[in-house]
Amino acid sequence: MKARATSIYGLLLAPILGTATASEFVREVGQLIPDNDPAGIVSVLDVSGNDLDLSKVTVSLELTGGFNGDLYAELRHDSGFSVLLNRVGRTEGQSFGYLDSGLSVVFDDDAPNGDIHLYREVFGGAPLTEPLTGIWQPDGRTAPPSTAVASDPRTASLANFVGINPNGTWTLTIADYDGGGEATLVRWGIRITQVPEPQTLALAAVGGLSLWILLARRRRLRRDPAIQPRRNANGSPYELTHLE
Ligand SMILES: [Ca+2]
Repeated sequence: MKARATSIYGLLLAPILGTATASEFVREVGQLIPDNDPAGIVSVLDVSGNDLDLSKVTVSLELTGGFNGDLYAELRHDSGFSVLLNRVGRTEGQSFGYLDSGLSVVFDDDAPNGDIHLYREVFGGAPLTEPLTGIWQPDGRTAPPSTAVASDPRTASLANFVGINPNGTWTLTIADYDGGGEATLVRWGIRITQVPEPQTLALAAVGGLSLWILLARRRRLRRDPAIQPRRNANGSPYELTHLE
């Protein structure tokens, strides 16, 4: 009985405290991204077993070879859409973008490093000698990859997936938009966090408190032999009274 009660309290407290649950999914790919071909390649990831709407998602991406500034990468699921890379390094005065080769990064809207589009600025502006690593905000620019520059608006963040059901197919499309250099998509993945919504929390808290009071009252009645039901003198239904 005690174990059962503990389990009930646990179920009640989880939604009340807003306990977050996270799950990760990774796709190994190992496929060349055709040079200077806007069709690119498509990789999918099937997600299942999530009971709540998505509250946050981060994306991991590993590429080798080629030129980072040639690449465009976008992620889609249900109504959500985010641009991860859009010709990083391209500005009004630098149409080729960064010629660095390879990256192994995590995309997170809250990354302190900031916008991946201008990642060299974090390292003093010089070309990298190793693949880019670290946690970065997605590029987010929806401008065509053939013209995208740093000053374009960033509207396609990972926040666009918040509130949708994470189950189903997630689709990564990645393409090379300039001649020379050919990159390989090694692997990618997503990390989904789910937290009950405040409205759900409030309802669960009210319902949970009521159930807890009811259970505690019933337990007390069963254990206390001095408590017995007795009919009221005024004819109303039974009330519970201590017998002296
Ligand atoms: Ca290329």
